[in-house]
This record gives sequence, C-alpha cells and structure tokens, in this order.
Amino acid sequence: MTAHDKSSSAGYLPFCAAPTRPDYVPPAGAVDAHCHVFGPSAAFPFAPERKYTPVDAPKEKLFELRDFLGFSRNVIVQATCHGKDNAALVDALEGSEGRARGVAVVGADITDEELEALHAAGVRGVRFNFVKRLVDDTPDEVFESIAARIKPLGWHIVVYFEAPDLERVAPLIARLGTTIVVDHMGRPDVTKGAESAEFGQFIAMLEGNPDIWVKVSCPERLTVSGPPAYEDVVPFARKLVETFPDRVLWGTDWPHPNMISHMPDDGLLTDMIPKIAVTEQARQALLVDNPMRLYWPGED
Ligand code: 0GY
Repeated sequence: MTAHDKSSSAGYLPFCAAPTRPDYVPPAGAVDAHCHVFGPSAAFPFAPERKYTPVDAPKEKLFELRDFLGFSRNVIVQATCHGKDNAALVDALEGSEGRARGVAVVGADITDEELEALHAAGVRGVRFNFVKRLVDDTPDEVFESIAARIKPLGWHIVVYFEAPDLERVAPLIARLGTTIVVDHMGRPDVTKGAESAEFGQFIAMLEGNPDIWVKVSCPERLTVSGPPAYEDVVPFARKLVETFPDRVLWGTDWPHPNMISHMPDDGLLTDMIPKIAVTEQARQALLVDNPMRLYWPGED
C-alpha cells in the first residue's frame, strides 16, 4: 500500500484533536458555513469512486468543535469521498437539533421524494464539483438538469473549482439561474496577488451577477507562506469581504479532508476572522446575517 492509496486513510492527516482556544469570540449565532462529516466508515462507508479516503470525522466531533470555537450552527457540505450517498450528512443534520443545514451531492436521476426527504432533513443546496483531482467530469447538461430539479425547493448551488477552470465554469454558472455559492474564493493562485488579472476576473464575475456568493475559506489549501498566519491568503479574503459584504460566508473546512501538507489548527483559523473582516459590522454579516439569510431564512 502506498502512502496515498485512495482506498485507505493511511497517509492522510487526522483533524487537529486539540485546537487552540481562539482569542476571537464570534458574535452570538455565528455559523461555520463550510465543514464536513466523514463516516464513521463502519456505519457510513465511503464511495467506491472516491479519490481519497479521509480519517473518520463523526458528527459528535463536529458539534464539539462548534461549541469549543464559539459557533452556534454549521453548514455541512457533502464531500466527494461520500459520493452521492448523503446518509452520513443526513444523520448529522438529524443529530444537530436544527443547528445544522446541509449541502448534498445528487445525480440527475434523484426522485422528487428523495429531494423532499433531503429538504426535510435540512438540506438547502447541492454541490457541483469541477476539481479534477476530486471527481470525474460531469457533462453540463447533467448539472443543468439538477439545477432545474432543485429550483422549486428554493435551494442554491455550491460550486467548487480552481482558478484556471473559471473560463470553463463561468458560462455554466451564468446559465444555472439560481443563487450560486463559490467555495474557497474560487481557489486563486495566491502567488499572483489579490490585484492580479486572474483574481480580477473572479471579482468581475461577482460584480456582474448579484446572485453569486463566495466563501472566504480554506487558507490552508491556498497558502504558500503557510501556517499559522496564512498571511498570503488574507488580502484575498479581505478584498472579497470589503467588496461583497452581504454575499460572503466563512467556514472552518473541518476536518480538512485530503490535506497532506499540514493539518490546520481550527482555533487559529478562527483567530484569522478579524484580519479578514476588520469591522464588527463586517463580522456580523459574514458570520451571522449572511449565512442565516441563506440557510435559516426568517429565523433568529
Ligand atoms: C474541501 C476541499 C477538498 C475536498 C472536497 O469534496 C471534497 O472531497 O471538497 C479538497 O480536496 O480541496 O472543501 O473539503
């Protein structure tokens, strides 16, 4: 077995078991709007088509972290290692006492009854993944057909792509005709800088479409300068927070699947928030008002 045999979690880093208690205290009702649950694999086996096998990261550990970091709610995003089997996600949503919403992965063949059951469990969106190391190609027609199916439920679409894929993905996003949430700032190349033409193209897409939101998340995957400060990622997140204050979300990305360079300390990630959202008003929007509008509309 090699270090990264996709069928085994050997060689993949476990999540940080004892994060630092953050100095930063999130506002009341704060939402961690990007995290995952994995397995436990004995109960919820990973998908045969997966490209990596994470270490188990069960819902109890996620809820423990939520409380430790000072958050009130989670948005749990289906990751590729569970494929289109949303059972672990649904189990976590049902175990959250209404404090988690979900983003599922579905195929175009999903039935209306299955969609309604996901909605009842707390799913409010689907994720379309374009990252080549994570998934095989899906034809645009399939994505468009899923978009049409979820529209009556009022769901949105989370898209995950890397900066070089923007040209391929942007026309599809424009056709989907629903709220879009872009994962991890569109994965910019941070060595090019936040004023680069590449990041400018991404910003222009958001300026041209008020229905596109963005998660200012995932410094651990974007950084070159590295932990604990991830200072090369801060200008990108800050620019998005300042340009689109009412369309940004923040998440830990716990348990940081598929990370092999290092495992971030979720307490230190939380301490980055005041650096990327420098006013109390910006933090209230980022952590409470925006995610509540998208995932718990009408609730306090
Ligand atoms: C993330 C990032 C990654 C993995 C997935 O669905 C996934 O497997 O999203 C990654 O490897 O960049 O958001 O968890």
